[in-house]
Amino acid sequence: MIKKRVAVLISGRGSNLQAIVNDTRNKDCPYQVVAVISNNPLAEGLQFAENNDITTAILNHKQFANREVFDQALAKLIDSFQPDIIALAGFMRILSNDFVEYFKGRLINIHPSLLPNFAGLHTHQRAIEAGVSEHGATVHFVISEVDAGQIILQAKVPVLKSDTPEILGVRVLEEEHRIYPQALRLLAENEIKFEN
Ligand code: DQB
Ligand code: GRF
Repeated sequence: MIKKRVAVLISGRGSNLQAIVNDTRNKDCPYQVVAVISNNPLAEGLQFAENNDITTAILNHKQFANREVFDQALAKLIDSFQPDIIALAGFMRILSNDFVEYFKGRLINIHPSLLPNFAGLHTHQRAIEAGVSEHGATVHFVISEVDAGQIILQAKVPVLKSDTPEILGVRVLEEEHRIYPQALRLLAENEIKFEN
């Protein structure tokens, strides 16, 4: 069986990257991670990738004149690994319209809320402040409008009276680590596709 090629884009810790790489250890996994790319030279996830013999690349956005030039270089770098799927996993740079259009249908992200609720940042704190009883995580296709792309998978967790953003965040993160590999499997097995 030919495995689909996945490039993972990170900016930090890389715990979702770890969950994805762990899934690739299963013989039946329909995808492989061919590259880990970070815009942040200090991203902790880079070390994990290197320790696991995965090719890494750093493209520091601070060394580019503007977003468009950075995104063009990033697209070129990604293409050099010939990935079928590009997975954002804690990648903290907004991507320009041209970039998103170029990789349309192959570019996915995980967001720590039940979209369309709590698009944007600080989702756990905002969920607690809003007094919702359920929160969670969403894997979605990336479109130009941030956090608005078609939903692939969601997982719910309860919000408890005693929750702090940190405690709730851990509960959500456990679900992220479960559904991100699952979503990659669906995409790799052509069980879902992007439609405008
Ligand atoms: C995200 C990372 C950061 C943000 C959102 C999503 C954010 O709002 N950051 C504050 C502004 C930072 C900046 O100026 O760059 N991670 N690009 C497009 N669409 C998306 C999702 C992520 C990253 C880039 C998207 C994205 O849905 N066009 C996920
Ligand atoms: C996760 O909460 C993810 O949902 C969000 O950024 C965080 C990344 O964490 N997009 P990690 O780097 O995968 O540990």
